[in-house]
Amino acid sequence: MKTRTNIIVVSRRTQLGPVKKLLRPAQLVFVLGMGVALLGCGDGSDGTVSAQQGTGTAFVAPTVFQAAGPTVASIQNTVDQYRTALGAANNGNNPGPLPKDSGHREINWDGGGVDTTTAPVTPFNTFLNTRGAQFTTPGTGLSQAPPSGGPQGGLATLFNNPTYGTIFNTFSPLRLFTPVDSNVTEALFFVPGSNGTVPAKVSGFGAVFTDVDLPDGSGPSNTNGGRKASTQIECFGINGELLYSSSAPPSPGDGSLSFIGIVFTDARIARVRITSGDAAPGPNDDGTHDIVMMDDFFYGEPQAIH
Ligand SMILES: [Ca+2]
Ligand SMILES: [Ca+2]
Repeated sequence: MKTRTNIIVVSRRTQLGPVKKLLRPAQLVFVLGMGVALLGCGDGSDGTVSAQQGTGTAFVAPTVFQAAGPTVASIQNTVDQYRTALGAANNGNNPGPLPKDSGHREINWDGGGVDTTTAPVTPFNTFLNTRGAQFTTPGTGLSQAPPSGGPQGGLATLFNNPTYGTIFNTFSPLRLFTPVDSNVTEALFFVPGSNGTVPAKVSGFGAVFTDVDLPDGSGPSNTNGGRKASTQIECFGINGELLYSSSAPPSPGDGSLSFIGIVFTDARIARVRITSGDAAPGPNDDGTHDIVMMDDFFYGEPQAIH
């Protein structure tokens, strides 16, 4: 099997203010589009530029961290650098409000090492009060599960597909996180300790994925085996505007790990939409479907929206 270890840290702190003054909007889109293409920060960014122009404010580029490869070690350094960029301390279950620079929050879905499969539920409020994040899906619900095993059988039983017990790996053992009957997960943020009563915004959001196969570089089309990305993160501001969108880097072979994280210098992300894979889990992961599971989430310390 051809293996690959990519550690890509893309810094995009470009100051675009002076450029904008000199260019008409159409030209500004072109310049930004070039920058995105050269830096390989994924698709959807043209939409980002348009959305931000619509607000009348200057485009603000986040710093983007990406890595993918066959093992935990393939992405570990990049994940650690991203933690530092968010604020190195893990604030755990500490009640807020805490300052933006006090650290960050993480969710590993592991419950301290249990192997149970949780029934799908939406909204998923397990970490709403303790860590200030609420997750929803248009599907049946969201579940935490090991790839296989445990009293409920893990993903292999949840999706009635034994192959799921072998094609996914964890970044943090033992469990992964997934929507059921959908490939979309949305996140909202609240001040920890407010039990969901104080909406909040965060400076950045990142996630680990397992078995991202697309784009596979085999061709230019969106057909099977084509280059269309399967997994992406979209970040929205407090008025619903799209701030940034980027796809998770793939890695060939089963059970690979991928990471993408973005961080702004200020807290401005109020909602995140994650698309994990190009189909809802259930079918085999093959040339027709790129099935993807999620592991660790990372985000900035939630700051109240005033
Ligand atoms: Ca985990
Ligand atoms: Ca896959």
